[in-house]
Amino acid sequence: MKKRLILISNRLPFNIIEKDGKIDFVPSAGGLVSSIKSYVEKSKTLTDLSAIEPPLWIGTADVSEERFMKLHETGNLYHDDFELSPVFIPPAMYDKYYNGFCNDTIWPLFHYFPSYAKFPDEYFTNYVQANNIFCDKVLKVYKPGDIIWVHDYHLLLLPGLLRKHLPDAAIGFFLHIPFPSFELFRLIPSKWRKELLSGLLGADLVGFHTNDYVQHFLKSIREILGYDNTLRVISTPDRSVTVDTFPISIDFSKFNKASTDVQICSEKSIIKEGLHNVKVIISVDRLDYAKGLVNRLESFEFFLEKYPLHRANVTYVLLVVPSRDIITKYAETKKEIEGLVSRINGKYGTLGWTPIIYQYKPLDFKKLAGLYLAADVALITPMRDGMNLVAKEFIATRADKRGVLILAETAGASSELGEAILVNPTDHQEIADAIALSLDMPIEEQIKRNETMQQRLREYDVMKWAEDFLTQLDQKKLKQEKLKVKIVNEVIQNQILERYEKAANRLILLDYDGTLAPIAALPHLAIPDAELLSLIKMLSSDEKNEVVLISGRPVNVLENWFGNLNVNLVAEHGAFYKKRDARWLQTVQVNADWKSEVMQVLQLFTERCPGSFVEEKALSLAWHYRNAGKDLGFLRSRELINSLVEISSHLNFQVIEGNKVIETRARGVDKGSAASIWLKQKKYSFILGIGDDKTDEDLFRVIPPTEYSIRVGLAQSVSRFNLKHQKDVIALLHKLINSSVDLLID
Ligand code: GDG
Repeated sequence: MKKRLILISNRLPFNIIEKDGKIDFVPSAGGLVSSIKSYVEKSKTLTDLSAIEPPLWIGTADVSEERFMKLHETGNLYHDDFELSPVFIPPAMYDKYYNGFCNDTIWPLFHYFPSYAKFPDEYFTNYVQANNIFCDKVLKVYKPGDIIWVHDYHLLLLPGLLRKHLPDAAIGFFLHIPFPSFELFRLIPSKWRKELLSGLLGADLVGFHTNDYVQHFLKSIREILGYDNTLRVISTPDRSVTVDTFPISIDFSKFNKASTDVQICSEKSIIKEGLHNVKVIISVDRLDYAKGLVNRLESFEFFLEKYPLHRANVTYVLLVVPSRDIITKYAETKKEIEGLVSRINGKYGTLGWTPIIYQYKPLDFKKLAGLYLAADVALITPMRDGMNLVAKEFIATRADKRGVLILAETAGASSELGEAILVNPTDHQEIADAIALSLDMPIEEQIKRNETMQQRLREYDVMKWAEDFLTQLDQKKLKQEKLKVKIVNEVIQNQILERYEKAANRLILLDYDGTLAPIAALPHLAIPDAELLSLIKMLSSDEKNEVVLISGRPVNVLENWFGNLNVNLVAEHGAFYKKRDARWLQTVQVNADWKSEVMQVLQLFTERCPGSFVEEKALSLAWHYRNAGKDLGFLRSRELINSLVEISSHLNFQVIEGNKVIETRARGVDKGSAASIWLKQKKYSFILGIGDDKTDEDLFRVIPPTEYSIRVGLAQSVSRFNLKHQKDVIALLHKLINSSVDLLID
């Protein structure tokens, strides 16, 4: 089957322009566009990707639906690199969705400008509707086997919406802007933030530029949705989602070759000569308060003040690309920039020298590359930036390895470009000193720094970035495929029954709550009923069977319920055990001196969370919150985990999260070690272990891979198989008993 890539971003990567009755596609500027376009251009030359159909790009077009349909009749909606599929969002909705929720709510918040963020209901309502329009479009064109790659903060809900209709599709999501710390993300109204995060978890793979963004996202998922992760794999009740870093890059060779282009070199000379060969500082940014332009200009002013000898010997070329200027904060920023430029030029300029040359318009590629080549210093100081491609492009363009990059430590690119002069974008003094240092930096040092950065950018270019993301998505799907066949279907069940029937001796290890009995509101309500007791009795009365009930329950409860059955018992997650007809023993010698301190913490949380309660056992303590208010219980459970993890570093206990319960137990105790008591005593020809939560994972680990470990529910597990529901366990056990009865009758 041919695989086709479907890219989805808010806008199509082209402006559609009508000329002489024909459609012309003009590539639009912007990080995402330049990266994907280069990737697609290059991928056409690679044999392993040639099997891929031309990618399809879905996004809004910059013409109305009516106009587009007219143009479409005369033009072909196929571009050299992609097939294009436009989405039409009614203008009023687009305004609330794009200028509203995207750029007046998410953008400021995710760039650490919370006071700029607005939260009117209509923004979010329109954001949901616009995401639904995108979803309908994708569903119309989707073919099985297609790979869906959703881009950026405009479409946070889309993966979740698509997942409802396409349960098996490969869906990737990449965020181009920072993911903020939990303290900022939580400022989004509760209902929206849950929807946004659940939307993202509709993807199989979620990518960010840096490790910090990944950590922030994982914390928000843990705190808001309650899903934990193991090595960046989040387990939700029915699927798993991988989260990873993919620092976006540039088409290195395109920029690195620029200095061999005659026209680009002549652009460079025009700039140099026009500025009378003084030293040149440049910056290139979209108009945006997050790009730190105001602070940067103030720092440049401070530099001119502090270093008067540099005056008249240096000019700052400030290129600002028009963007979102109908949004108030953007228009205000533009005004502020223009005010500062004229103030600085008025204050320091002379008849023969203008300190700042300001342009508010885009340049074509050759002019842009010429500017990079003309620069002695690139001054890139965003307050926050997901990555910042301009910094990377500047370094790549300088084949002569000259020029100095001053970069804000708050740009994602700073994690990869450590040889730049890194500055705090709010610190005027530091930036002014960095400018002076750069202007005086010896050539050898410039070359040394740039060589190292170029090497890194050459090795991980935009092509590698996209390939890396798509390969990981592919691998994730393969893993999920494997996980899928883990459900105990009829074939596997027959295999289990056959092995069971043939076995001379069998070990059957069973968890209790959530496995043999459904989870009840209060622990004492989960009493085994007559049917279950008779099932266990029959199972254990077969002399070939060694049945062990391995539970987190205390000794007295298990003794009370099962003491009169011919069955082995393990209590408190493995702390105590009792062999058939023997007495209770402690598995390992551990002490409980941590309990009193932990108990104090648990009692405090019980007081702060009505409905929650503490269950005390000999070597463990459990804080149950299933009867507490849903939101408060959850919130307190997160706080409790944090408090316990902190004190567990100096006390001898571990913290385990179960189903609406936080358990603490002595270190060195687990169900796996307890199961080993039986596993070591004999060679069994059939082993079955069933459990439903995290504490059972230790049990699954000690069961040999050729035997049967089964986790109840669909969470990712080290078990060999999964059963969907607790009642399926009872059905399976009945089948085992009946098969041996059948055998006896035969
Ligand atoms: C978002 C994130 C992240 C700019 N002006 C002109 C021009 N450009 C090109 C640059 C560069 C791109 O646009 C700008 O990319 P940035 O990364 O600097 O910033 P954003 O547009 O804000 O992009 C950002 C990026 O997504 C990728 O994930 O790095 O953090 O905010 O490629 O060269 N190109 C031309 N003329 C211009 O006047 N030809």
